[in-house]
Amino acid sequence: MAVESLGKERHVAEIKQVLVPDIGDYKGVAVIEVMVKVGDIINEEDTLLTLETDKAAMDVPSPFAGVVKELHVEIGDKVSRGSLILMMETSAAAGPAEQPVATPVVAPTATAVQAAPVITPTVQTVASGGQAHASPAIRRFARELGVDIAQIKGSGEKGRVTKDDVQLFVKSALAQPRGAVGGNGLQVLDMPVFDFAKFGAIETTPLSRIQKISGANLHRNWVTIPHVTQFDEADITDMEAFRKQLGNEYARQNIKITPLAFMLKAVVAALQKFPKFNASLDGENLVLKQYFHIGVAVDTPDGLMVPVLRDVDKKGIVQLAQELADISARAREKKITANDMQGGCFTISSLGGIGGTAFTPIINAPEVAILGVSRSAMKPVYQNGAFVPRLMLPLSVSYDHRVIDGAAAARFTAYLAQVLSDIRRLAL
Ligand code: CAO
Repeated sequence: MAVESLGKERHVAEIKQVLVPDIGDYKGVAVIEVMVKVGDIINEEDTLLTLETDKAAMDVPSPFAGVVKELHVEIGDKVSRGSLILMMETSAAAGPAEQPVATPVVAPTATAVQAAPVITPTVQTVASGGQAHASPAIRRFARELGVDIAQIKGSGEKGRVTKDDVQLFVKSALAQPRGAVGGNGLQVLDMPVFDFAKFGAIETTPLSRIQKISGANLHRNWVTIPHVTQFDEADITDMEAFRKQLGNEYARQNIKITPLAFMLKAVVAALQKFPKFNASLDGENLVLKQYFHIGVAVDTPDGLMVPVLRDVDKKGIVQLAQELADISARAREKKITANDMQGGCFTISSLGGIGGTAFTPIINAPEVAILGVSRSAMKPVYQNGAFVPRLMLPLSVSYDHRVIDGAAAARFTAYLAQVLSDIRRLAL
């Protein structure tokens, strides 16, 4: 037990257990929200968890004020009275009235549907009834932010509105151009409900968690950013010859060198020459980044993920090829962390291994541009009075027209093509 002296008063720091209180006759109740994390400073009565039985959702408030030291539950766990929720460090005045080290929280007996001083139950609402499906804590959180929860589309289980959904809703409302907030926003018809089974056999499968999250982000980016896509072609005949030579040298070490490693370097060269592409909008300011972290779209069985390769300017082709293989394998094995996907400056979406001649990638906000790469093909190119066969790589650069104008985008894309056509420029 640590004893601290705060001014003249003596305070005792204690580690206390916080347990699930009396929740009536329920056992194995599902945890549907966890409102705290390790390190959080919480006040007495702050909501720690929301539990859900088949009849009601109920908040579990904190019996003490303190700092969360260990968290022992996560969403989806099943808990009963007495299950350990977390360990909390509390600070109490020293003296005879000290709390015992482990203090179970016992609420007055209450069934989930009765009002109780410690547990706040609420009758569960369902999304299909026109009302949002959300726990009391989330409703309170939305209320505090002045958000009408009925407007939020839930991404949680059974369409439940989560804390992230509320935060995302507020962020996207704030990101709207000013004029759009006062009723001038997108006004479109609701999508009608279709009964597909009327027309033939169907099978319904739920969207994966990644699809739900990336879908919501892509939708926001598509609707809120004025996209334009610039197309060009790079002559990668020489680059491919060099890549094959390098590939043979490193094959023995099991390192696969794909065109993407070269594209990462070429993109950085173009970002260095055109700094507005390595930027983000922050209200009425443009934030120009002096680091070069590049996101790479990876197709996984559960949906699209965009892990970020850091400091690409400081790494060589071989190291980038290794990191690319490692991060895409981890993405496909679901071993990627939130940190691996943060801090990107610009994204490359390469569909070249699959096919295609061009596409219009959606900008990965808060970035302002993205490169789409399609499949290279041999084409007749007119050079010095004759057609010669050259390997041409299609490039599609989508950019945020609020930040980048068309001429700059054409110059950026042409420069990118030039660098890929003559990779000696990467050494400049
Ligand atoms: N033109 C022709 N061939 C290409 C090419 C291109 N532009 N890009 C890659 N290739 C070749 C590679 O050289 C490799 O050939 P070999 O097997 O003969 O050596 C083959 O295609 C497969 O490459 P790869 O996909 O294993 O490796 P990569 O480095 O090109 O890409 C990754 C890695 C993770 C980006 C890729 O696997 C992937 O997931 N792409 C999909 C991204 C996506 O879904 N984007 C859409 C986002 S918007 O919905």
